Amino acid sequence: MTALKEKLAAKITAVGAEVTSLLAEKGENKIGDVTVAQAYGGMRGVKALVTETSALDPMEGIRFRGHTITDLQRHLPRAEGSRQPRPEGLFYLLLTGEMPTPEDVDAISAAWRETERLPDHVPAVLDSLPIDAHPMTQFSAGILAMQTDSIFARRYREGMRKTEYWDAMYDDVMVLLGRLPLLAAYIYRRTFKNGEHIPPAEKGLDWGANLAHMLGMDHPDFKELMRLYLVLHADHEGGNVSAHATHLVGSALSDPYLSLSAGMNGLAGPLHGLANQEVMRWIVAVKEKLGGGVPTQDQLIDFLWETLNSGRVIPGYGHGVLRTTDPRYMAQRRFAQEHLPEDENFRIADMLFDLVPSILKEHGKAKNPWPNVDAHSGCLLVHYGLAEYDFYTVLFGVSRAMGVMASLVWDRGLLLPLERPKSVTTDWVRENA
Ligand code: HAX
Repeated sequence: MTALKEKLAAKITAVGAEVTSLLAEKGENKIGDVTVAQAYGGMRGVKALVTETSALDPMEGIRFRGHTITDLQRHLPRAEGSRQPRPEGLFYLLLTGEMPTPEDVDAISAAWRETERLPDHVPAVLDSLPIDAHPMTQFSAGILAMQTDSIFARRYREGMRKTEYWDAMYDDVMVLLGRLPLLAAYIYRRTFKNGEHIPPAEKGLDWGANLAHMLGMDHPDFKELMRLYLVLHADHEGGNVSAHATHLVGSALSDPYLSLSAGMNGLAGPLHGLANQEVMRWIVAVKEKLGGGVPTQDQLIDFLWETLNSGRVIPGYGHGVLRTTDPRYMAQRRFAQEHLPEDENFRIADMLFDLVPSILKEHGKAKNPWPNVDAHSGCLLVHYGLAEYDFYTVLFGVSRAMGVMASLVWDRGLLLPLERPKSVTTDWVRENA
């Protein structure tokens, strides 16, 4: 058993015991009520899930195991010469609740890089898809194709005990996370670079930098961006579509491959992770319409109203929980101010930051007029040459996998049961609510 697994075993036992006593003591206490509006309204604000890895405050933003993004940037170990945290360290934190040492992070890096090989049939599955299949379709299909290797599925068939579920989950998760950058890079190079693939870098290069390398993006600042990007997108508590879908499917004892693929299908929706590509598409459309360059404020205002008046949303703005500017947006903005202050798309993103909130307020619908994480990432990626914006959500998916996979290990560790809420009909609401 690895040191990390041993630590996890002790923590799962301790938290499991606490949950048992909490249930005995408080099992019948209410933590919220559900209104008819919430039942029809996407369950917004209903407290009905327990997720250990992160928590989202509407006004403060995300905390990963209690730590803000700034904390992570200060305290998570970094790669040599880097000023950004290593994403592998965040995975350690999400999984254990403890800030890792550099050695802890090295151990995860080494374990992931050890598994870095796609089974032979996975490229074949991907290559059988049309070249214009959306990268997220390919990503989800690639994850599903790897399910043939699931240790959890095999051990379940062999009759493993419930108390061993988390152990098999963990083994799968460590393989899966090691392979995801390879899968993402394969999809990118297949779809946009004539299938000219780049093998992983020499061992020792961290997860984010190795992903950058396999994409064909060796600029040191892009490697920094990847580290930041993979940290920022990793987790956003349990109720968002990708996390909730992964958790829900996992509750049927579906293995991590089946569960993550389901989560990624949710991430691929334009109201969720696909918004990052939609933001860049929107900016490019504005520039094309106006003949290129940075538009004037008035031109942007006209285009924003045109979008709203045609019944579409302004991508990258609004949120189901947040009621302020997303700190993940601000972290990316700080990166842009430092590394690419004169970049044309950054200047447009910044103009939008000034303009959109007041327009959305005037429009009067969105409860949160402020930018979310997806409003910023595209302009950073384009700056370094990753201009194929249909690919952006795959990068989001590689990162999000760390959060939802850490949660899935905990779900099985705490023996959470099949998720099966009660639904009602409109007739029932009319007669009983
Ligand atoms: N532009 C225009 N209208 C918006 C809007 C936006 N950016 N954000 C919300 N609204 C509208 C909604 O469409 C809704 O209109 P209807 O009453 O006509 O249905 C109304 O305002 C109320 O919505 P809300 O309660 O403020 O927002 P929701 O919790 O229902 O939805 C969304 C949250 C993020 C889906 C929404 O703000 C949106 O569509 N934003 C644009 C897409 C986007 O950026 N998505 C990424 C979100 C972050 C994320 O998950 N990243 O992965």
